[in-house]
Amino acid sequence: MKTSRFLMILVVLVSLCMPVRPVSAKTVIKLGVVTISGSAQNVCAEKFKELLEGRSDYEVKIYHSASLGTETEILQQIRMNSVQMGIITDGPFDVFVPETRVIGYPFLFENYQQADRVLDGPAGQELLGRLEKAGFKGLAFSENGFRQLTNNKCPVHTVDDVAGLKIRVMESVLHKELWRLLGASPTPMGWPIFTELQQGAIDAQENPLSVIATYKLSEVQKYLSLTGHVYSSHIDVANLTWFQSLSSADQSLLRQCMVEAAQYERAWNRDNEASFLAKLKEAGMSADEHPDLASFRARVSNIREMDIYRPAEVQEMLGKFMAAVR
Ligand code: EAX
Repeated sequence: MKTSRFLMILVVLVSLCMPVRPVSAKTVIKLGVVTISGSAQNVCAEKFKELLEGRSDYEVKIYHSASLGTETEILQQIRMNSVQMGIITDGPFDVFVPETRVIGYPFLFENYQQADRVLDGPAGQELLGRLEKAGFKGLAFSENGFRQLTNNKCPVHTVDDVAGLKIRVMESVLHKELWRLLGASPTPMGWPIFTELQQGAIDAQENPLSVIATYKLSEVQKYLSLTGHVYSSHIDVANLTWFQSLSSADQSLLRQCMVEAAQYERAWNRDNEASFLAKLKEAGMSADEHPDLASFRARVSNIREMDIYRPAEVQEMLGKFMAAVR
């Protein structure tokens, strides 16, 4: 045997004995948010990406700025597992899981501490579990914030000023019913809605201050009323079947990273709220910081007895939220 041939065979044999180094193909997780960079959902998504990628071989690809469609459409894609995860406002969930509308029960929470106590306590965790019947794994609650009313028609101080306002609401059974009760004329639409406001197809919308500021709605809405009519969370979810296919260590890691990302993002929202308000006033919005909330509360006082809260499982969940709030 020629020496060169012998060497070649030797090289092949040695290399066969060497441990195989896998070509590192990272597992990609697609995560959807509807909003643009700088928004609450994006702050949470980017933190989650940073934490998970720092602690594992997963790669998180964030699809944002409505590139996957509306929040309702992202939820459908998560159900089909074409997208594995999402950070989605609570509103659109209530079409899939009616119990989620207890989060936005009007005037339930008076402050962020109450919301934290309920959502992070047993009642909130039970609600996350209820998402499984719709094919979602609920991981954590991050935060949109208390929702505030804006419009381009007239200052809104009492509930009577809302009469007849053409208002865009989320694609949510609760939000449509709530604004009908308050006397407005609600139209459910996906986000974003800047053009519809600009063209005057609608007069009004409601969102937390961070959203109103980030989307510069001050350019198309004159009046802001700090109604805080509902607390709005995001529900941070994964496709249930996909999630259950992961090792239990990875399941805990994903959950832990999302819980930490949500905590980080809630603090971000609260720290910046006053500056969002200042920015909106500077941009020329006329703000009513103390509207007559008693008039709003009175108009929705019997909502608990209405159809949307009447199903047994929704009543039961609402009872647990109400008991935990104080
Ligand atoms: O988070 O649709 C909505 O009003 C949401 O709050 C919006 O996606 C911003």
